[in-house]
Amino acid sequence: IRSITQNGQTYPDEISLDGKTYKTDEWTNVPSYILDLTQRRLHQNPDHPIGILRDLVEQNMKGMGYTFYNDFKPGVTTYQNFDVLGFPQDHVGRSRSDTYYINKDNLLRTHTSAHEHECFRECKTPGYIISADVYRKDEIDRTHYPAFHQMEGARLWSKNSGNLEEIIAKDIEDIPKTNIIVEDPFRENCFSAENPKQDYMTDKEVQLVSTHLKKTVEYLVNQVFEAARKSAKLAGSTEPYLNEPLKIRWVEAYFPWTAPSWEIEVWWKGEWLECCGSGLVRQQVLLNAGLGEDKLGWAFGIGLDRIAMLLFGIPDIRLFWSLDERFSKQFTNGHISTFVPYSKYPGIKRDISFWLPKGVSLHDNEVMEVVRSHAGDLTESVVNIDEFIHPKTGKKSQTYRLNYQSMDRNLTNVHINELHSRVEEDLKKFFDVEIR
Ligand code: FA5
Ligand code: MG
Repeated sequence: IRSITQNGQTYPDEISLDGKTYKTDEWTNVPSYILDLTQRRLHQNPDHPIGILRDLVEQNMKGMGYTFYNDFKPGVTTYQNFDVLGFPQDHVGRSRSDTYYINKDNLLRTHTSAHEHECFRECKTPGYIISADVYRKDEIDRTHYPAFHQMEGARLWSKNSGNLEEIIAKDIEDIPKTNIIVEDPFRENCFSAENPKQDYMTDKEVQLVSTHLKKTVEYLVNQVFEAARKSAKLAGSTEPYLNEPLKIRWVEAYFPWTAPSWEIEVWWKGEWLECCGSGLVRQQVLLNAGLGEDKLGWAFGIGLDRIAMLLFGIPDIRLFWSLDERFSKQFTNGHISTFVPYSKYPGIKRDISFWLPKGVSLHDNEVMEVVRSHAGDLTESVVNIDEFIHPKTGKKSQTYRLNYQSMDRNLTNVHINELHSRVEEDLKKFFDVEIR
């Protein structure tokens, strides 16, 4: 089955972004409404929930040897985002259905790890913390949006700077203690055949550096959730979870540029929430950045939006991007307050069903992209509800349920019918589908 990734959209000959001009090519797939989001810089707004959360973490990490970088622009090279981190050529993350390309060699960063290379080169302190907006072609619903925010941390030591084991052990002592309940089957046996260590580090070094990493992330998560409890209690909430200690667990993970690797999940109102990937930085990444063979350390990347949703009681990730004052007026620097919903307008549902040409299948992300290009933030969700192959013709049928909804106004059937027919027209034009 051939999968269509070219959606036939037309793009300008040149794209300008943050003072640079790029020639577009056959890789270009970044729509103008996504380029507009790159100028919002929500993490730099001190009165926006994302900015408030960033600030809270920075306040808590101050004086611990980290440099804070908040100003990296979202346009990076394919080399920075993938190659230098050791992503294999056929990694799914590189595909045009997952990543927004400006052209073949430039893209919108898909993670803050895209800046590890330059930070390892430039940073003068033992560690750094980067905060930034990142972009992925993804499904859209209450917890997924094509733009979100990450905070990346890293910390290095040198094997040549005295008794390394003693130094790291002391650095671990300096991390403030927490009351977190930790589930970590990998604390002592922190590497295995499935999650291997790197040869250039001793077992003891792996043990110490990973303990430092995990305690740092636990401290950070603890500070954030403690602040959330405090504010909920101040607001008069008596929910029982406010008095229970925070529970987290570590699970094994894989990232091309770290080994061994883990993710931390936080237990919150009856669910494990994935919130941060991490690991010990691969030596090749450090060597690529011009660092010596004596260097070793860790990195983590934490998603800010879902945590901010919990902290501020924000029910829908798209609200972060709202320009409505009823949203923005509710938040001020230094305060974790609970979002007070304002009237939500009813949504309008439309189903769309089509036959694809024989042997062809269409990626869900491409359908979402077409819907979003016409309906923008009125797209509440696009869900693949059915697909099957006709036994006689061999053609595939796909059905999607489109939910249109506005955060701040009433939608009319006339308006939605018009948007919806443009979606149908584009699907016909770009993918040669036959609407059923
Ligand atoms: C990464 O992006 C790695 N760069 C993290 C990392 C850094 C690993 C340094 C090792 C060393 P991942 O794709 O899992 O990993 O995303 C990290 C976090 O971002 C997730 O745990 C989640 O909290 C958040 N995240 C990922 N996708 C989305 C999304 N579509 N919407 C909101 N948050 C997301
Ligand atoms: Mg993940």
